[in-house]
Amino acid sequence: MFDLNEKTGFVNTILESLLPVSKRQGSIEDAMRYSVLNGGKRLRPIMLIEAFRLFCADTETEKMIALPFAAAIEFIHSYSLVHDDLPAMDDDTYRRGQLTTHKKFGHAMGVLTGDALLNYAFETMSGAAVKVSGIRNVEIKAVLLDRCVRAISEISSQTGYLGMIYGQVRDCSEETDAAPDEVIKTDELKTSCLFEAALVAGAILGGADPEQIDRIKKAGYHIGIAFQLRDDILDETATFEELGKDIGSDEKNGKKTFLALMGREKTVSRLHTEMDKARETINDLPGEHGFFEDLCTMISSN
Ligand code: GRG
Repeated sequence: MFDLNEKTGFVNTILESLLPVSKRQGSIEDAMRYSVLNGGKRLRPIMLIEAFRLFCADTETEKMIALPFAAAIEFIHSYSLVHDDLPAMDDDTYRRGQLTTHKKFGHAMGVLTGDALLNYAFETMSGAAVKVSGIRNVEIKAVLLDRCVRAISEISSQTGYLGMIYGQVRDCSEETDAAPDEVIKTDELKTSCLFEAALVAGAILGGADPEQIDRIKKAGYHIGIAFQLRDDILDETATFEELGKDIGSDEKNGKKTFLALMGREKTVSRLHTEMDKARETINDLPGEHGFFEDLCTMISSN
């Protein structure tokens, strides 16, 4: 099994170095740092980097494009959590073991910090592309610029109004008698879209071909659904100390989860089916994919 702490630590150093320096307590930079550097697992950036490494072993290219894009994915993920915790959405008090951003900095700053992180993700990705445009070798420059543009396009659409945001719209307005398939569709948009974006962007940046991109996208879909089902179970069974966030939030907000509709046994069984499908799609990818097999085991085992 891979060492998650080591990989999380690696991503943390990148995030730390790319986030703006805090000018003073309570500033927007302070709130951005608070909301990101607060103990997340960093699964999405880790997945982006590992997907990149399946297709490209060049460490200079990794530093120039894969690492900033990995940080950007975490900025987007962090913004979505900050906004999801707001009073208008889940109205949560704790996230990652500390006060949610709006509880710490006030409601308006909660909104603005999420906005700032979303914008900063795009500043970070386009900043990487600007660096690429300074490469002297015209062929390498053209190839890498093309990959950056396609990765930005993938990330923006998967997290946009037809992707993650639409998932949140559905989540906020789901009928109490929604059918299980409808709930899975919401999970796909709310959760899988960002996993897909991380994997596909990593693969694009590494130089994957269209068939390989399609394959890794499917893996992202199944991993995301399994991850959401696991999150639903943990929301019911885990403790605050284990998760560092409000427990029973789904029930409090009357959320119709797959678990609430289908029960524990069927949810666990569906989770394992999704993981098996993810493993099947991953197996045909090139390179060393032990990381992804371990990730599937990790998600299905607790
Ligand atoms: C656009 C506001 C907005 C939200 C989008 C992401 C999201 C939808 C809502 C956040 C809450 C939620 C239940 C998300 C589903 C995905 C999920 C389980 C997120 C938590 O991810 P982890 O466990 O968190 O990777 P850490 O803290 O480790 O980064």
